[in-house]
Amino acid sequence: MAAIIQRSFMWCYFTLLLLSAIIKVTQTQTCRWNRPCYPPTVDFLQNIDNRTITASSTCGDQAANYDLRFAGDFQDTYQSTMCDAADPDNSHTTVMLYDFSTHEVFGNFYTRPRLDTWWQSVNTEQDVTLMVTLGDSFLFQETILSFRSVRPLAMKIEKSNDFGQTYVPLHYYAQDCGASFPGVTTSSNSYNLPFCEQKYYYGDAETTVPGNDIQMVEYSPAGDLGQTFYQKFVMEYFSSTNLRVMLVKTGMAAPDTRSYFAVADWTVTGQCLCYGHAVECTGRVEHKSLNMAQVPSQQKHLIIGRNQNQAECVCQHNTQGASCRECKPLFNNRRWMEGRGNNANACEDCGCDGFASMCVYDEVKGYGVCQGCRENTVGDKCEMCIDHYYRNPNYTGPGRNDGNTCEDALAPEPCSRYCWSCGCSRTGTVRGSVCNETDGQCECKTHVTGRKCDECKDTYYNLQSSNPAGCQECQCSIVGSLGSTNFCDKSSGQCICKTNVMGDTCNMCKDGTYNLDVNNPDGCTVCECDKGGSINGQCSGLEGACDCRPNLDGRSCNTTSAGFYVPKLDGISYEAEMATNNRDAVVTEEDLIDLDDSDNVTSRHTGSGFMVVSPSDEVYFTNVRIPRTQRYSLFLRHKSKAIWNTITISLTPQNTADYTCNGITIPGNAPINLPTGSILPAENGGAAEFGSDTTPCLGEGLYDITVTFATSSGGSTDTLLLDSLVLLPRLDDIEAYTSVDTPAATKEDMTECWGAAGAAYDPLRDTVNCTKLEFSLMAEVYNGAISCLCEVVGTVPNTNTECDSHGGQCLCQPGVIGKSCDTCMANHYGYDTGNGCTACNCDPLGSERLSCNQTSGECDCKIHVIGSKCDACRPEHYGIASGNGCTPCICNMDYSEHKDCANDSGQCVCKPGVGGMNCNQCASGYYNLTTSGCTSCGCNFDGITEDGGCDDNGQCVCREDVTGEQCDVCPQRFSQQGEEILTYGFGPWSERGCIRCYCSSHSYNCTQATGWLEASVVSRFSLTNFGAVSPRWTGYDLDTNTTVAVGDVPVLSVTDPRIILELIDPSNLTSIFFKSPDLYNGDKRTSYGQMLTFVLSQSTTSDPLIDPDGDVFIYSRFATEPIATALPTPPGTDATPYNIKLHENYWKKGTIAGAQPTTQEMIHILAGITSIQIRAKYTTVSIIY
Ligand SMILES: [Ca+2]
Ligand SMILES: [Ca+2]
Repeated sequence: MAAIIQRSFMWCYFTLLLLSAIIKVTQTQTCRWNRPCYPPTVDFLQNIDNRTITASSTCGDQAANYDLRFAGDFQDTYQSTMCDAADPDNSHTTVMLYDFSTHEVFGNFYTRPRLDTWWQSVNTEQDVTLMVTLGDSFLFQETILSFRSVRPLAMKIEKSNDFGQTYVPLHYYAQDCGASFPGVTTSSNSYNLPFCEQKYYYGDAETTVPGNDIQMVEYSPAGDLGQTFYQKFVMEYFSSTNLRVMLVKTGMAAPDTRSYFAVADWTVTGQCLCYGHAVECTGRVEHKSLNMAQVPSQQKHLIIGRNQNQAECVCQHNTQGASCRECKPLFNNRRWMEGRGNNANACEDCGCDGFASMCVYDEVKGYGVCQGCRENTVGDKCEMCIDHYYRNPNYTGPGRNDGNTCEDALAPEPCSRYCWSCGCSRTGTVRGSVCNETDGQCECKTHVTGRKCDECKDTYYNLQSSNPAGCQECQCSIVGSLGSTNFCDKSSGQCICKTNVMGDTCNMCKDGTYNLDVNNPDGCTVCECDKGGSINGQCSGLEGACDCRPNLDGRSCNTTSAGFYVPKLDGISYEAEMATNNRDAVVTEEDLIDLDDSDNVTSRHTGSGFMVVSPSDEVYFTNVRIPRTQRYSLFLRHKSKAIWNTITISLTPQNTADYTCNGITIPGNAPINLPTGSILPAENGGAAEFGSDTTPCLGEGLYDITVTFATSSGGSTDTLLLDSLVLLPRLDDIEAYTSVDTPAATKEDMTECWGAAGAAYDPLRDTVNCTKLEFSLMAEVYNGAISCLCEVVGTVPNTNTECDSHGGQCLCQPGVIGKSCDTCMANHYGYDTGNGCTACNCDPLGSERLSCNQTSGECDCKIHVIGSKCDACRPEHYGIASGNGCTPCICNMDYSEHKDCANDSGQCVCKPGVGGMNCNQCASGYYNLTTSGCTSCGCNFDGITEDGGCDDNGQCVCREDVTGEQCDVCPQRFSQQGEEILTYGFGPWSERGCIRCYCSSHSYNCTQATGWLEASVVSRFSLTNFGAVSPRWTGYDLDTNTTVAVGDVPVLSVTDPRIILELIDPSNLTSIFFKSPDLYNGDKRTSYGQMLTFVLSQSTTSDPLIDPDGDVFIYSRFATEPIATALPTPPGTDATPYNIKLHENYWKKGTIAGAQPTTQEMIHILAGITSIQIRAKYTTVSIIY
């Protein structure tokens, strides 16, 4: 409800009122997002530019008197006053309606109206109009008029919102509404139905303020309507460009000097119309009455100014427009509404997320629809992708980022792009189809797959746009495909073949394999073709038969046809002994030896021997056949003790035509000269390689080769044994070696075998591996196998068409050698007999040489040597063993039986008693040389001196310690100290004839003991007495009749000096015996009835050996078999003594199974003992010490 208030304010009250009003103006406001907000309410008269204030009547244009009112408690009083526009003190223009003064309150500056100035109309004029023109539309909220005159009896307030073209009434005031404003209602409950109030009129006690001249009229629709006021249509109703007050009838009814309108102050307040969406309204600030320098800067923007007649709301809540009357383009997700009450009614984001510039609210859908979606988006919210695009699942742009990670490098398009092109293959996609908007999957043809439909499905290939199904099915062979599947290369259609299978559909065996088989995991079986033996390493058929070079057989081409052979690697060899030289060739033959016998390295060579080469010799090899054009290395096999330098080799082709080798034309009319080379010492045979660095390429055909030997470090008389010339085909030119199919290990073996072939006689060559590899290499060089060349005469009958398939060696008759069996081996003869060759067997001592006449086999004898083998001296000659022939015998025929002499010594056969080699003197013990011989002196031969034994009278001459007429008595002697020394043991074993007693210096007396054996041992084995060790017992192996070593350990003892014999190394022999030395042999008849005494021990008694023949044997030259006996017990590990009586009761003849000898037989045995043998081993354990 509007009200008219008549008050008479006290000063202080007025001050407070203004203070409050101004604080409202300058208070800083903010606009919260969920609350409506408004610009500050200001006084339009003071605070906006370009407003104009007009009055239809103003006094003073012509000075006139009037009565100024002064209010009283009960009655007003008047004072006559002048209104004169020309007099500043008495003018009352409209400016006076809004003049203000500035005051400081608590340090701040505020304004307040000046009530002592006022506008006043001309006396008695009625229907005066006061009007403010705002220049723009503002929201009018309140107007207050403070009258200096009596309030009018009738007035009305009008507004225009079209700059004065039309006005509508807002409110009426009248003392008598019915009289003043007939037809206007006096009450209303509607904001847009103005009514008339009769409340305020002159004398109304309620509105009279005693003591104050001011009567106020306040019309405040904003205050009266409350929140209703802020409804859109209400605010629009009160929006105004002009506001005018029609003062219809003055407060004094009588037309006199008190009848006028006077207004001390007029405020028209309001705000920019921003519909609750702005807290600020802009415009150029230009205030007439305020000293802006004094206005705090932070408050200036709150003061609404005018800028080119336009007010601009600073819109919030996503609104825009001068009055925030519309939503921003992208915030039309709901209908625009004014902010009101507790609700901001802010405009809502449509959610276009930058893909559109605007959206439009759709009444039916109830939300905003984005307009003009960009970046390939579509949809109300631009949330979908247009055809042929799909949504980036991990979009990283603003608004729709789901937080997933996305890397540009891995994405088909930038991660910040919302829609990605599907990129469907034109070829593989169904025509006219679109891809899945969600995942980008294109619609593929039947046999096509992939998101873009750019790939054939498994087991399909060849994507073509012309193919309605896209791709065609693979045609893989189930037999040859890996895993028997139908997978093929999706582009080429190439199937996945098993290892040894090829072809687009895997239907063929690879080269070098055969027999495509579904059950074979590799598909085909690798050919086992010999590299060189087969033409190309390929095979065919179920058996995998290889394609062989000529004259080769076998599934793998690794055998030769019957009658053919493949030469060895060094098969191109020419024997030096068969070559010629520049002088008479000297050839030496040597026996071939078994080349496999690696221990015998002294005579390794081929053929029948060597050529003997001297410095400056030239050796000519003619008709050397080169099997095919390629490079070769040359080797000279030889025996040499010195270094031979500057050896040159020249090869002259017999065919003078040019030939091509490795693409190079080589002239055939010039010899090839190899760089000079050397031969190093190799006494047991060696091979020197020539041309290894500049290996010559030789053309197929015949060559003549000259080897020139210049100098030897052994001097001009040195000789070299040249065995042969060998040409080895270089491996680099043999495909069986160079082929990429040849494993590296095989190449290494080939290289090794090649080197062994060059070096000659290397046992490595005869290994199976080298044989096989050489066959392979040479089968290529010779393009297959060549015919066997066997001499009928030299080969075993009916074998001359056969030979060793490796090397071509024919099967030779005994004693025949040569690859073709064309010659006798060294020192054999009789080749032409057809029965092989026979050894010459020339006696090496009696023959000039070991070779013999090739026909007769006659050897060439040395002087005085006879016999076809030269193995005997002529009659009456001797000494063939000297190696210098035989020497004539020189026999004194007066005393010789005949002219012949001993073959070895030349000793003539003398008449009885005659001695000397030539039979020209009496023998020892004889005298009186006659043509009948010499006479015996009758001496004991063991006792006489060696030179003669008796004098010319027949008197015996005894040895030093022998006496007696026949020199057979051991004498008594005396020492230098006069002591008596006895001698004993007459016999041939002593140089002195008898033995002096040895009693360790304690006595010189002794007697011969009862056991001769013991006596002999004591005397003969005494190391200190005789110095050297006498002939002693030896070890003897009865099975082989050979000596076995024994050792001895001397035991020096006064009472029992002796030697212990040890068997050193009996090995596994079983018939080991100790055998007596000569000392125990001879005539031992004096031992008859005595004891044979000895001691034995052995290191082990396990595994006893019992010999049924016996343990002790005595041999005699007077018996054809020994006598034997057995030990009662075998020896223990400690010394075991044995005593066996030399009596017939204890012995058997031959073995212990034989008969007992008679007494006569026993003595005969002892009369000529040749050896006593005692078993030394009584166990089968192999090692005994
Ligand atoms: Ca004033
Ligand atoms: Ca030779």
